[in-house]
Amino acid sequence: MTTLYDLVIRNADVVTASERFACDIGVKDGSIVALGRDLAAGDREIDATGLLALPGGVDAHCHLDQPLPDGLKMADDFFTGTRAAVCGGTTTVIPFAAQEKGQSLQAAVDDYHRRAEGRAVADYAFHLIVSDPTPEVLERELPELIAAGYTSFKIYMTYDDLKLSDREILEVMDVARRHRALVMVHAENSDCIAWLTDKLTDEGHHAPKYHAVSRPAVAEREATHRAIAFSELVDVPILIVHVSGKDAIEQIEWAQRRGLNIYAETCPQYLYLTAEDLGGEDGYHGAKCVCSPPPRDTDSQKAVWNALKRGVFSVFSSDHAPFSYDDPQGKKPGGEEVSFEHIPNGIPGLETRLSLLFDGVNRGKLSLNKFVELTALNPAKLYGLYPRKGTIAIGADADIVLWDPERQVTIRNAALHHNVDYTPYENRTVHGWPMHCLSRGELLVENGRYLEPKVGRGRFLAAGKPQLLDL
Ligand code: DUC
Ligand code: ZN
Ligand code: ZN
Repeated sequence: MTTLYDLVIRNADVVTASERFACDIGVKDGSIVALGRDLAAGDREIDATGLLALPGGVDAHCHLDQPLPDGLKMADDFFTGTRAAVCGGTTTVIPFAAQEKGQSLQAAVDDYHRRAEGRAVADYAFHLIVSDPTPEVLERELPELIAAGYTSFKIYMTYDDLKLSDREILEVMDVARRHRALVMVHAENSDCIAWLTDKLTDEGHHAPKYHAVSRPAVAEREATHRAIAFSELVDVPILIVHVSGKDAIEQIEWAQRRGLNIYAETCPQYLYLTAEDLGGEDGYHGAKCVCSPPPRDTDSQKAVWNALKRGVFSVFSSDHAPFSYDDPQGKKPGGEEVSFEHIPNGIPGLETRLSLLFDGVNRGKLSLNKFVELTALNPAKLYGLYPRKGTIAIGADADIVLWDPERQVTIRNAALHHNVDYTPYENRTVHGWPMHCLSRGELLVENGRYLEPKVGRGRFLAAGKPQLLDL
């Protein structure tokens, strides 16, 4: 006799972005097909008594196996990165296919598919990074790629090999407006950073802490304001990524109050780290917390928590950019302790993103529904993956994470599943932990233990058009 369900999750305390209800969850062929009381027996059953059933997280900003200049290499590829993701309760990732200057976008996308296929264990979509918006890219490649399921692209206002001029930013935004794509903006003023960096190094300042001095909040604030102005001029929604603190938040709220379609993302490092974590005059350990924009101060941490609660941010992502510390291809390029401006930017965070935010739920910083909205529903909607991803509903993929809201875990790198030799959150205790993780109905993590599913089981998701949110 065939059963109705491949799997039934019994006694689930289901939380979505808007509801909380008790039921059994019936899964067939990887999808949720029933939510109800006393469902018929499934081929397999999981008892979720005492656990919360949340939609699998969608991490809409992470870097995996992204090609880098000679001598540098990311520590995580699609296998180790997505293994870490699922162990942390994230079942969908959206990393970046980055165009090098002179390269076609299609070549970047093809190369990135080769890196992901046969390696990912979680499902994945791609954002593009547009670094060379030639007429060919603007008029042909971008529209074709948007139609093919790459509906979001990141642009940079800093970094010599990536940054666009103001004119180029306007041109890219205009393509997004005409083809209904979403532009993600890295907002830091390049010339301010270059000027400060030269001054600091001329004065003999090289320690990691000067990374934060060279990229002050005002440089982020100015670029954030400029990006907002461009979005208003072109009349296109944009999303400001990795917002670090109160100066940029003020600009974003100002724009949102004016009715502009400005979305924003923040990340765990801006809740838990400050510039102090980049160390003092001596020592190099602060390189472990070098990321851009840099972490700020405790006032900014408070402003970020507060803005999460108030709805200023739509998305909470990791910005996982994995470089090992004791690694000549990582934080010590060529095996050297280098001057701050040569330390690769980025920190790991795919596996710890959700538990660090969940800890805030337990401390009354935000509601459980808001947690789901920020970590699953909104990223799925904004990046065209909803309703397949981002919620627990009939017809959605059975990407479900069973959380123990009371479990206390002290984060230790030795217990994480990425391929990075440190975590910036070593020894931090969080309250609430993802115990079981299912992707399309397949149990990948059980009681915190990675079950070694088939490497490469993760599927590419062609993204639909962004679904904008009511701000
Ligand atoms: N921007 C990112 O989005 N990630 C890592 C470093 C950076 O500058
Ligand atoms: Zn960035
Ligand atoms: Zn990033």
